[in-house]
Amino acid sequence: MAVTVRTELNLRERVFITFLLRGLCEGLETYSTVAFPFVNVKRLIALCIVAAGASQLPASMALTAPVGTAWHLDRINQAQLPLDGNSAHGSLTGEGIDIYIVDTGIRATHEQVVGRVLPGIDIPTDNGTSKVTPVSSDCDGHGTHVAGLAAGSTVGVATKARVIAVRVLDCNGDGEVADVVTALQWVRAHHRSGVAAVVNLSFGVDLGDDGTSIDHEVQALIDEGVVVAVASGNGDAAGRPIDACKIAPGDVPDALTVGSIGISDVVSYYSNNGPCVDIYAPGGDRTRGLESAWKDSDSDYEFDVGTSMASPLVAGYAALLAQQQPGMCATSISKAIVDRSTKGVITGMTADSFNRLLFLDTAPIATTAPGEASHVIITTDSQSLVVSWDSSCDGGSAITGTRVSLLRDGKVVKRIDVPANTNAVRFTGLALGRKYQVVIKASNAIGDGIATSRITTMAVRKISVGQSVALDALGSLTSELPLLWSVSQSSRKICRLQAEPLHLVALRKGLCRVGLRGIVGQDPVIRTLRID
Ligand SMILES: [Ca+2]
Ligand SMILES: [Ca+2]
Repeated sequence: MAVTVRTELNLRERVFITFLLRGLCEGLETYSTVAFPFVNVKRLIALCIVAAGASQLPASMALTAPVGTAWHLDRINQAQLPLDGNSAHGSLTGEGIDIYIVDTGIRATHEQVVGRVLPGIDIPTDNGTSKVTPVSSDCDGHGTHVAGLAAGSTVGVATKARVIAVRVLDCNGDGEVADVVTALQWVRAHHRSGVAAVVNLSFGVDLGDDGTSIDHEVQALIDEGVVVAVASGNGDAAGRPIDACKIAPGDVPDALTVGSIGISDVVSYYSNNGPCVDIYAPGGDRTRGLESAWKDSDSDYEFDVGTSMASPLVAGYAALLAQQQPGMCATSISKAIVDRSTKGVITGMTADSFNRLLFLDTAPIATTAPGEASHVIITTDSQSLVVSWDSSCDGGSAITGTRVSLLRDGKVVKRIDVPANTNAVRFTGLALGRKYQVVIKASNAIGDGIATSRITTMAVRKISVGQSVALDALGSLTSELPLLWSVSQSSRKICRLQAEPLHLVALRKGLCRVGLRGIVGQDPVIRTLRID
C-alpha cells in the first residue's frame, strides 16, 4: 500500500508562512542569528531572499556552531521554571546503548555524533533516486537533528550513546508504511537480545492509512525489550492539534508517546494531545526552537520545532537508564520515565491529557523478575523436540535459570531446568505424530519471570532417508515472522532444501546441519537434524 508517512516536517513550512504573513522578512538578513533563534532560521531567511529575487543564502548566515543555549537540556534537569542555566544530569551518558533513529538518515560525520553512528539500513524505494551515499547519510536534515537531540555531544541527552541510522524517509521526509514496517523488523533482528535498546520514531501516520501494521511492529519491539519513543504528532493537515490516539504508532499503549511544550511550559500550539500522550518534553514554539545538528556540514546547526524534537529527548533519557541497568525490561524503563516526570507544571493542556513533563532523574530503577522469552524456535527429529529462545530482559538482576515445561493435553509431562546462559533444551522419547505445548519461564533473585503463553509444537516425527518434508512440519518460530532456513555447506550430501514448495529433502543417514532465522541478516540458530 503506497501511503505517505506524514512527518512533522510540514510544520516548518507552515511556520515559514506564519512568519511571512507577519512581515518578518523585512530586514531579516541583518539580524544576528544569535538574537533571532527562530525555527529553521536559515530556511526562513532563504525563503525571504528568494522572495526578494536573490537565489543564494549568504554564507555568513549559515550556523556553523551552536548559537543558542540548549534550553531544552536546561529545562529537563529541573522541576520548575525559571531555567537555572545548568544542564547537568549526572554521570550517565548512554555509553554502550544503541538508539535507533528511524528517520531520514543521519549525517554520520557531524561533530555532535561523529564516531558513534552505525549505518543501519537505507530503505526508501519510491523511485530509486533518493538513496543516499554513503548509506545512512541524510539528504533532508530531520534525522540528523533528531539524532543530535537524542545523543549529540553538547546538544543531546545521551552524549555517548551509539546511534543507528535507519533511513525510511526520503529527501523530502516522505516514506511508505511498508518501508517503516520493514525497518522495524530489521531493528528486531539487529538489536541484542537481553540488552535494552531504544528506538525513536519522530513521525506518524493516520491509523486509517494502514497505521495498525506499524503499531503491530512497535509492540513486537517493546515485547523484545526495546524502549520506543514516539512523537505525538503536530496536528492535522491544517496544523490543528488532534487526539494522539488517532495516530500510529502514538496510539500504542506501551510506547512512550511524547507531546511538546515551549520554553514557558505551555503546550506547543501544534502538539497532539489526549490520553495517549504519556509525557511532554521541550519541542519549541514560535518564540524558540531546539538547536541541533543539521545536514549540510559537520558543523551545521538548525533551530527546529515539533514533537519530532521532543521525542528524542525522551529516547536519550531512556538510553541513560538503560546504560545504568542494561538488562532492565523496556516496560520498566518506560514506566520509570513516566513516574519520574514533573507533574502539574504544564499550562494550556486539554482536560483529557496527563500533565507530565520529562525530568531526568537518574536514580536506579527497582529490580523486577525477568520478562518473557522471545523468538522461540522449535524443531523436531528422531522423536524429539528441540526448543531454543532469546532471553528477554532480566529485570535488572541476573537470570539464574530457566524452566522449560512440556505439556500434553494441557498437563505437564516433562520439565527441564537449565542454568543461566543456556538457551536451548531437547525433549526426547516423545510420541510420534503427537503435538505438545511448551512454556518457558526464567527466574532471577527477585523471583519467577513472566512465562510465555503455551506454544503448540508441530507433530513429533522422525526424518527418514528419501523423505521430502515441508519445512513448517520440521520447524516453527513464535514471532509471526517466517522461519528462514539454510543448509550448511558441510551437510550438502546429507540433506538439501528444495524450493516451490519449500521442502527439506533427506538424502542419506546422518546429521543435517541447518541455520534458522526469523529475518534476513539475523544470526542464525544452528540445529542438527538427525536423519535415520
Ligand atoms: Ca536546568
Ligand atoms: Ca503510551
